[in-house]
Order: sequence, then structure tokens, then C-alpha cells
Amino acid sequence: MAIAPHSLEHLSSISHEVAAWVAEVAQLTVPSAVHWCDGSDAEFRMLQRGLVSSGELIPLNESAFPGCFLYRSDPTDVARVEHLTFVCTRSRDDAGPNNLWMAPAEAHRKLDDLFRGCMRGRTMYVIAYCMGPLDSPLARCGVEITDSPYVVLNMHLMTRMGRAALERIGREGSFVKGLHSTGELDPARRFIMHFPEESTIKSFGSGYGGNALLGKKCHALRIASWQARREGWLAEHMLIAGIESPDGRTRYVACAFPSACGKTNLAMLIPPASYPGWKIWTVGDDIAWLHPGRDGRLYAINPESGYFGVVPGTNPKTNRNAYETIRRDTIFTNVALTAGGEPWWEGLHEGQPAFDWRGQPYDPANGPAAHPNSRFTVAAKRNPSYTRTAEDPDGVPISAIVFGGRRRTLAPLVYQARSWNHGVLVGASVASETTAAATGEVGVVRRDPMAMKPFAGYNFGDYWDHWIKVGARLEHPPQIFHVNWFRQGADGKYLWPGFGENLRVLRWMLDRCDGSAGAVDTPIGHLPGPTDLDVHGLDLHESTIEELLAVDRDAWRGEFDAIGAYLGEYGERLPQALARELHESMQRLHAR
Ligand code: OXD
Ligand code: MN
Repeated sequence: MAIAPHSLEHLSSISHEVAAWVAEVAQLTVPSAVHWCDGSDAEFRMLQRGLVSSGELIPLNESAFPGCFLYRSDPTDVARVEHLTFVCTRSRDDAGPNNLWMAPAEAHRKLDDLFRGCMRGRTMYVIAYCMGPLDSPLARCGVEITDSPYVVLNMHLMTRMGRAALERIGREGSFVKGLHSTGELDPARRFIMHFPEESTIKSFGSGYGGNALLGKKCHALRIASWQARREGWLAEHMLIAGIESPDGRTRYVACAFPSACGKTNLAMLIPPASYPGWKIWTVGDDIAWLHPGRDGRLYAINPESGYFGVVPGTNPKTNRNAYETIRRDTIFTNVALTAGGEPWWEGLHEGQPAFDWRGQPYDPANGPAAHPNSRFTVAAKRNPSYTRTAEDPDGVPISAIVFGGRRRTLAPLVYQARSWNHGVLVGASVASETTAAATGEVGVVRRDPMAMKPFAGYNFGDYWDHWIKVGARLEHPPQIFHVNWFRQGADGKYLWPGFGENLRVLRWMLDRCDGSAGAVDTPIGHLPGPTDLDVHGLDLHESTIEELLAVDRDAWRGEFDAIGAYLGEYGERLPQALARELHESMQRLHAR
């Protein structure tokens, strides 16, 4: 078996450490061949052709969807598996109550037993990748070893991978090690293990995005959040968008919403007709790495270079940019198929499904035609609202941080935190209804601090402390807000029109950052007063606006009791400053 990098033989800078680790993994997993990915388009097409001939990738209607393919995953392997995802630190307390924990030695033993000989008869792919622009000092590299060519194709779209990343690793010497095998896709032999102290990930038994594209959640959030704490920055589950106003200024926001709560839609928002001269630029739709800059502001890079977005619901009204982006050079996973070989999903509002996501003739009795967590993978540059600033090595300056969740009741449309530390409390208090992005019950409210519950690679108590410390270093910190686009009336209908109209709310936030918009002070923060939010031209009854901006003190007292109980679980690790914010919020709520 050849383990020397054929296609990369002219590369003298392959680090000894990468080569040694690849040899060690090959010895454990016994592949029949080792392919060092060079990241070229020729390689991408070659792997695509291979998957088409094995029947794993289905070419879609070439005239309507040029360069697009459908991939059907194993029906048991369609989402992240939080109940099988572990953080393996020497001390259990470092992983915290927010993570499942296993002792590193035990986790290595368990996983190495699974990996032993698992690539027999398969090719092992070595993917060197860079999270962030290749020339950015804020970017970090990793190497994923996988036996899944589908993973290679996705990593090609989602990261800067191949030769250039390998060269950077050769120069820097450091990289995150990610070992992945689909195994037999047996849910009983599926684990996603993180060893932050060793910058290592081991993932076995799943081919699904968040479990298998190790640059994404495993590296760019779980391992990176640990590295970020050590190095003084933040790795967050946030979109990054630039908002250009008619005066030509572009200001950037970073927004943390739980999975499948509209980050991609907001990042690609198209301003409504009533907002001429406004434009939204997409820097990222899922992950932000935030660094204090020398000028006292917070700067963000998007470590990814593609989107792995939720398909259902995408249509020209909800997200025209995404709808257009995914009409070419896209990998669809688990969508339905029309008789004409076009992809189909619920909420598309055109065409008819002929085959469901499992490939069975469509029968509504079997549930949705497309899986609710079906996905598109596509390069970010395909997006009409893509901006070159996504390649800026220094990142973009952030004016506002926005937290949000999916709440039928309670949380108003928008409110602003009083200060950075109060904003950390607002973020730590995020709760949201669960979605199909993770295996488990859907629609149950759970605490999801900073939308990072599934992704923080260490104890949330230490994480909030780190947030507070980062804030203290910022002379010009972003303002912090909370939004809830999902508030429903008694009839179960959404109160706020959402989508493009969300720009009205973003505008209020930016005006608050400038000090030019009004607000009323409430116990939970600053809310727009009746005339502060631009609702001109919206078909919204005055009472609906009142409901959207109402703060029900009784209900919030109950909420804060629940927040207090939740934060109490972090015991001694809960930072004093956060406990103080909590106490002061409660006092305000109980004041007459
Ligand atoms: C994602 C997720 O895939 O959050 O982005 O699950
Ligand atoms: Mn996500």
C-alpha cells in the first residue's frame, strides 16, 4: 500500500508530524490505498464520477440543475447525534455539565477498537484543510483522515483544503487531528469524540455533516472554542452579515441562533422593496471566530468557505439568494426527487415529488418527501450576496452581536442588553425549541446558551467567564441584542412577518449602536418604544406590535427562576459577574 502522497510528491514541506500520523492511522485502519487530497477541481470531479458509478451520487437534471447531485444517506444517519458526542478531558469538570464526558484513555481505547481494520478494502483520504482565509493569522488548520469520498466532496466545498493547506501546516507545524470512518453506519457503534487537550477528534459510524465533516462543528466549534479560550478569542455558532445602508456604510453583525432557526436566511436576507439602497452581504452563515482587534473592536472571520444549509422551506420568498445559489454545483443530501430528476422539498412551492428522500415512490402516508433536515452543500462564492470581505485576513469589525431562539411566547421581537456583561447573561439565557438538526424530540424548549449547547468544547461556567474577560479587553465592544422572530399569537400564527422585514429590526439595532434610535427601559433590557421600530407599510395591527414588544413581568419572573436554576448547575464555575447580573435582573423584575 502506498502511503506517500502521489499527487503531492513535489511538496517538500509535508510536515513530519502529518506524515507520521497518517502512517500510524494507516497501520490501525488498514486501508487498501491512501489518497492525499490536493484540493483540485480535477480531483473533485474524479471523486464525483466514482460516486456516480457506484450509485451513491445521483446526477440531477443537468439543464435545470447543472453540476448538482443527490446523495441519500443511510436512513438512520440524518442528523447530529448529541447523545453520542463526547468531550474527553482529563478532568470531568472541564467538560462541564453541558457535555457528555468520557475519560480520554477509555475513549481512545473504545474508538481505536472500532477503527482497527475498519478501512480494509477502502481508500483512506487525507484532507489537509484551513479554517479561515489561507493567509489569515486568525485561521487554523486541521487534517481529516476519512474513508468517505462524500466527506471529501463536502470538505472541498466547505473548507480551503488540499495542497495550500498542507503547505501552511508544513510552515506552522500545528494542526488539529481528525480521524473519521463511516464504519458500518451502525447506530450502536457510532461515537463522536473530542480530545481538546490533544487537539484531536475521532468520529466513527456516521457520514452525516455535523458528525463527519470534522472541520465544521468538531473543529471550528468544539476544539476551537477550547483553543480560543487559551488564546484569548471566541469560536461561536454565529452567522456574520454586512449591512450596507443607503449612505454607503457597511456595518457587520454576528448572530447566534440554534441550528435550523434561520441563520442562513438572515445571512442572505434581501431587503424589502420599502428599503431601497440597502444591501446585505453574507460573510458566513454558521460559524464566527471573533478576535479582539488592536483598535479595541471585535473582528470576525468565517472559518468556512461554503454552506451546509437546511433545504426545506427554501423558496424565492424565504431566501431567494439561497434558492438561486443551489441551482448549480450543489450536493443535495436527503431531498426528494421529481419525475424529471429535479430536487424537491417541502416549502419549495413548485413541482411534485415522485420519490421521497429514501428513494421510495412518494406516498404522503410515509411522512415528508424531503427529510426535515435535508441539506445543501455549496461553495459560498456561488451566493449572489457573497462578499470579498469574507476573504479579509483580518476579518470584519462587529458592531452588534445578536442572540435569538425559537420561542412561541415570552421573548419579545427584540431587546438590547444594558452592557457587555448583561449581554453575556442574555446569551447564557437563550432557550429555544429543538429542531430536526439533531436526533431527538422536535419542538421542546431547552436551554441553549449562545446557541452553543451542542458545540461548546468545555464547561459553560468557564466559557461565560471567558466571554466576560474578552469583553473587558474591548474598548469598543459590540452592542448585544436578543431577537425572537417566532413569537405566535393565540391562533398559532407568527406575529412578525420575518424574512426580508427582519431588516427593520436590524436597522433599529444599528441605530441603537449609533445612539440614534430611541428605546424604553424594561427589567429585561431596552426595547423599541411604540414609534422606535419602523413598521411603516407593514400590515400589522397596533395590538400585534404591542404584543410583539410586550414584557410580561410575571412570565419573566418564572423564566428567571428557571434561568437561575439552570445557571446554578454550574456551581463554583459560574462567574461572579454573571451571578451579579442575574441577581440584578431579578431585582428589577421584582421591583414595584
Ligand atoms: C448545522 C447545525 O449543521 O447547526 O449547522 O446542525
Ligand atoms: Mn449550525
